Amino acid sequence: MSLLKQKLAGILPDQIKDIKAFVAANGDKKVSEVTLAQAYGGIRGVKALICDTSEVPPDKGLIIRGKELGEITDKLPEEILWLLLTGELPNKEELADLQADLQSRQDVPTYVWNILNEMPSDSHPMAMFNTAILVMQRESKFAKNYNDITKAEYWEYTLEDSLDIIAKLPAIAAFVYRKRFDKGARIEPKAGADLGENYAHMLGLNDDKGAFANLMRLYLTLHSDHEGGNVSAFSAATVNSALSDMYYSLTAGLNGLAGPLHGLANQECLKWVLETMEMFGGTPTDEQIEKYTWETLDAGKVIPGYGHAVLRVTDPRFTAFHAFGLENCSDDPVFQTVDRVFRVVPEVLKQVEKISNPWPNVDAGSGSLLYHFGLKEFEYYTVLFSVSRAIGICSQSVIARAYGLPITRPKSLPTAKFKQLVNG
Ligand code: HAX
Repeated sequence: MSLLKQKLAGILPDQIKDIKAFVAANGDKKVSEVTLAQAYGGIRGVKALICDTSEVPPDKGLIIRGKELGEITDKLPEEILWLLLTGELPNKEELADLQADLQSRQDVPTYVWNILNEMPSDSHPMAMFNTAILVMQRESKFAKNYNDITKAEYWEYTLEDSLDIIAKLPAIAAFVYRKRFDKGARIEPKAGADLGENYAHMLGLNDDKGAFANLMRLYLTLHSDHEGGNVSAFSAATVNSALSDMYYSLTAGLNGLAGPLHGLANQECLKWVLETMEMFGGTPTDEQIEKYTWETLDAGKVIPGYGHAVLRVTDPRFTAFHAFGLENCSDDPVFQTVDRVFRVVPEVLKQVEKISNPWPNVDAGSGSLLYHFGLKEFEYYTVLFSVSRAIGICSQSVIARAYGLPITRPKSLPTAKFKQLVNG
């Protein structure tokens, strides 16, 4: 048994006992109320979901298992996976064991390459990526064993599927890039490389100094989890609650990530930045950015990379990317434009009364860094986000199955009933 599985098998029983006792003693206590505006407003702010992997206080941003982002930006994605699942960072031996386990699962079935090769050449990279995951559903150990296992064992098979998937995603994602953008033949994984390093290697971009591999490690760490209510995590959790396996659940979540108000914002964001540069013939001045920001808003469009449903401060994930940019590509004109946009856009958005949060989110800056290292096809960026978000979605699903959470089923009402409720 892997050390990760041993560790979980050791800690989960007490956690489950504690939760059962907590709910039994306090099950009738009220934790949230719902207004009509919330019912018609995306259920914003209603506290009715459990997520023990991470939380997002509006005034701080992402905290993973009690650790603020600043404390863990130097950690490998594999360490973050261990942290999300167990609540602790792995020691050296545990990390090596997890890495070896993932490496033993990284071979992708040949039919995946064949199916991707047959997809229309203008398919969106996210459609290709999600197709590849879904087509592997036949490999699910949870689905294969479902009729022979007890509810108490669900988490183990969900963990098995999760590790199988996470191990394969860098190779699949890299293939999608090389195939979709005519970059040449598939590159085999590098023996002994960590997840981020291997992903960078298989994308095939020039990386003499290893800085791009560092960016990939940071990228996979920063996007991994963002509590339970965001579209990708919530969609995946809902599907998983029906005991659909990880292949079905993860693709459900990642299909949500492919929306422009969620993960696709990173492709939209760089597009917007490049548009300003093209319009003004290079890095624009503050005045030019301000003008283009107002033009975008007046055209009824959003400024991608700015605003957030929960956050009310600059996203610490943006801050981490920004710091990486300052260190690695401060003289790059695209990064300089992002830097300048960061100074100008919040001041404009603050003047628009309806906008709750004028500050940058995770998507505002990451594209400029990828662009700097030659990953210029911004339609691909949400795939990178997906490889990372899979780590959080899978972790949340393993824990949900361990807790034995039931099928998700909130209550909906027709507008006429809401009118009756409000008017008596
Ligand atoms: N530009 C223009 N208008 C914006 C805006 C922005 N960046 N952010 C919010 N608004 C508008 C909303 O569209 C909304 O307008 P309407 O009432 O006319 O529909 C109004 O301000 C109130 O919205 P809000 O309460 O501030 O924010 P929401 O919780 O409704 O939405 C969003 C949060 C992230 C969807 C929103 O800020 C947005 O569309 N931002 C741009 C897209 C983006 O960057 N998305 C990525 C978010 C992070 C993420 O999930 N990454 O995956």
